[in-house]
Amino acid sequence: MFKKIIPILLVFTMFSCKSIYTSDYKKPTLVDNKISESSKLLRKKLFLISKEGFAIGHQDCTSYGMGWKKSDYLDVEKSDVFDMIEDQPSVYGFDIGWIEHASDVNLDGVPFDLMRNLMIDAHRKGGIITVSWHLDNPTSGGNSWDATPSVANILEGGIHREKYELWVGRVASFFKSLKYNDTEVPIIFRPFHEMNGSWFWWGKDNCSVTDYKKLWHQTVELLRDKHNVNNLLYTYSPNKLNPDDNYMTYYPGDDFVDILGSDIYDFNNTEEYVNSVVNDLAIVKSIATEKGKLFAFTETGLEKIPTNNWFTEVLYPAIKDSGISWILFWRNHDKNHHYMPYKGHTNELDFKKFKTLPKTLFLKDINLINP
Ligand code: BMA
Repeated sequence: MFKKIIPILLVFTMFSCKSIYTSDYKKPTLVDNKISESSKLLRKKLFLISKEGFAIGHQDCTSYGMGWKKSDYLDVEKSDVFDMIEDQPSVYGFDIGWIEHASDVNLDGVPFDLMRNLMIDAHRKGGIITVSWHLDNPTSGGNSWDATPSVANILEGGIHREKYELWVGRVASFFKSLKYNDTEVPIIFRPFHEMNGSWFWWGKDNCSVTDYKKLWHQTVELLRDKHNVNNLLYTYSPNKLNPDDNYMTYYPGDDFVDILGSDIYDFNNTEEYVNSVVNDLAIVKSIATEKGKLFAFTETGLEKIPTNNWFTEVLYPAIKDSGISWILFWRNHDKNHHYMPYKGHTNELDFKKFKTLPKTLFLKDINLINP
């Protein structure tokens, strides 16, 4: 309802929102006790958002889209979402894979200088930024999907430790360079995601649970304690739970995680997808709530979206009462690999309808929610 009410009701809603905040919201113990004020505000804002609906996110939304890239539209407000609904997503996803090599561009060809500007601009406009890191395999030199065991080698005492410290140093410099009006741009950082699957070198079968947790702890310690990076909210994102999975298996601990998440894709199997979404998000909600932490649907989508009315009839009913702060759709690379519709796509109308539903909050909507 939030986005459709008249201003007076809006003021009332904001007021009641604030009272929920004071009653429900426990002052969180964050991973970083020196965290920037702007990141604390972001956390509070995510809490308030979850009471109204959920923020809608899209990976690389402003970097490129179907048949265009930002460098050709530098002075134009653009994204595949904007071209359909004249509003931006409220969550902007980015990936910093290849920053570890001091590369000029990330693994998907987005220049880091452009990415920095897009992040600062997103923050200036009231958007929320989430960052994943598909880093290369430090042992083999292959990519994230090269399963050569590597985690033990980059822990303290490991043969590639020095290299890993250099890599994290580069991540730190990038995060510290994100400044707007002299304050730090707050970032939701979601490293080493989908660890309960075995497709990444930090995943199941490629490293032990103990080493995974050590990797997480030592990465946080390098960023937070060695490099004084103080603008990060750390997010733990396992993939969809298989029958034998326990959501908490790889959990690095309450002192090392700010937000709980879940990545679940629809592989053209509506029933299985909906069951997983409902089941897993309920688990995440119950664990997060008990811990006083926020939670989100950190990655999702149906590649090419061939199912009619997928957004309004499959996804929305599955998440509308989930309590998530945000949902992130994966990137629009090309016609064969995209998760958001675009102008002219068969689900464009459905997405427009999704936008009008009570809980879906785009940029203009979250700009009405001020902590
Ligand atoms: C994956 C795919 C890859 C991409 C990677 C990082 O899911 O989209 O093509 O390189 O994410 O963005």
